[in-house]
Amino acid sequence: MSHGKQFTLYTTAYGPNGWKVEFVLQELGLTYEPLYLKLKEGEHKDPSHTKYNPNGRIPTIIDHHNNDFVIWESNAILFYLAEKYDTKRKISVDSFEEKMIEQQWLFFQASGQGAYFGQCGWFKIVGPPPRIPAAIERYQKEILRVFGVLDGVLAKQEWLVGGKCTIADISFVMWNEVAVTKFLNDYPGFDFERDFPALCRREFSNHGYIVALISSNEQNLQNLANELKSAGREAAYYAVSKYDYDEMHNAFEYFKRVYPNDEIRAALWNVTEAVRKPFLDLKKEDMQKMVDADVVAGFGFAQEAIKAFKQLEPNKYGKRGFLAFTSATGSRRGAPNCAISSTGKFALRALSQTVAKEFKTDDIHVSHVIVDALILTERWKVLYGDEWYAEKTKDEKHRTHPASIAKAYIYLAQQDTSAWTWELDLRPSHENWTW
Ligand SMILES: N[C@@H](CCC(=O)N[C@@H](CS)C(=O)NCC(=O)O)C(=O)O
Repeated sequence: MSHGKQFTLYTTAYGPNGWKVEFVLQELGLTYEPLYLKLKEGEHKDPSHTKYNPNGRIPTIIDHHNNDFVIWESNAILFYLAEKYDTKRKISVDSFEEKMIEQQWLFFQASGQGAYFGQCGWFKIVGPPPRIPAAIERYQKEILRVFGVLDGVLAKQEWLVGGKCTIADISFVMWNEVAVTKFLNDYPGFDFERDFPALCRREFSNHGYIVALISSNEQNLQNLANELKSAGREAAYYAVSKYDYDEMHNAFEYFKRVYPNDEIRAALWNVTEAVRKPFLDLKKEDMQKMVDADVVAGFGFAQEAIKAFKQLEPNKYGKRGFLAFTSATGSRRGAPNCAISSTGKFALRALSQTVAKEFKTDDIHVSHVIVDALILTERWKVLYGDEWYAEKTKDEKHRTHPASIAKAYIYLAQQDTSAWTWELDLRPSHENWTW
C-alpha cells in the first residue's frame, strides 16, 4: 500500500467496533491508515472490502509488516495486536491462565455486549419503523443485565483481568458509552452513576479529581480511600484527632506534601455535631463541642482552602477554586430540640456568605448547600438497624442518593463565571417539607 503505514484499517466513524481497534493501535504506538467506510452507502459490502472480510462488516485490518496478514472481528484483531506487538504486556496479560480470562471477557464482549447492545440500537434508532416497544425493552433490559455483571465484578477488582487495563477492558468501552447516552437515556428511572457505581465510579474522582479525605473516623476514611484506589483512582486521607482549627491546617499541609505537584481546586465541608436534645437538657460542653467542630474547624478549613486557591490561576471555568459548605434547613430556621445543630448551621451560613462576597473578585466561588434528605448511606443502617432503614428507604422518592448529591457539587464546581450558585437547597422529590 502506498500510504507507508504499518496497517490499513477498514473502519467507520459511526459504529463502536472500529474505535477499539484504533485505541489499541494508538496505545501500542503502531501506525495505521484508517479507511472510514460509509455504512449507509454500503461501502463495507463492496468487493474491495469483502475480498478481505467475507463477513462484510467492519473492522478489518491488514498488517503490511507481516506479509499483508488480514484479520477481522474486532476482538480477534485486538488479540492479534496484543499477542504479536504488545511484547512488554502494556495492555495485555502474559500467563496462560490470565490469557484465558482475557479471552473469556473478549468472547463475552462480542456475544453478550456487542451483539445485544447492537440489537437495541437497531430496534430503537437505526432500523426502520415501527419502533416495537417489546423489542426495545427486551434489549434495554439486557443492557442493564450486562451492566450489572460488569458492575458486580468491578466493585471487587480494579480491572477485568491482570490487575491493569487490558484489551479486555478496552473492548467494552465504546458500547457502554453508546448505551448510556443513546439506548438507556429515556429508560424510566435509569441513572448510570447511581445504579452502577463501580462502572461509573465516584463522581469527583470520576471527573479527574484526586480525592483528599478528612475525617475523625479512620476506618471510614480507609474504606473509602481503598474503594477509590481499587477503582483505579487517586485518593489519600488524613484522620484528625478532633475537629479544630489546627487539625484543619495539619490536614492541608499533609495533602500538600503527599501531592506536591497537584492543585487544590475544590474543597467540600460537611461536618455536624448533631446533638438533638431539649434545650434545658443541653450542657455547656455540647455547645462548645459544636462551636469547635462546626464553626472554628469550618473557619480553619475555609481559610486553608482560600489560601490554596489564591495561589492558582483561574481554570477553564474561570475560577481559582470552589468551596462548598454543606448545611441544613436549620441554617435558615430554628426548631425545637435543635439549638445546637441550628446554631452551628446558622453560623456556617454566615461564614459562607461573608467568604463568598469577600473572595468573588479573586475568582473564588463559595456556595452554601442545604441538603435536607434521608441520605442513602450505610451509616443510617448502623445507627438505626436494617428494619428501620428498609422502611425509611422503600420509597425511592423520599430518599436521596449520595451520588446524586455529588452530581450537584460537580455542577457547582463547573459553573462558569456568568452564573454562580450562592445557595442551593437539595431535597428528594417527595420530601414532606416539615421544615
Ligand atoms: N462482532 C463484530 C461486529 C462487527 C459489526 O457489526 N460492525 C458494524 C459497525 S460497528 C458493521 O459493520 N455494521 C454494518 C452492517 O451490519 O452491515 C466485531 O466485533 O467486529
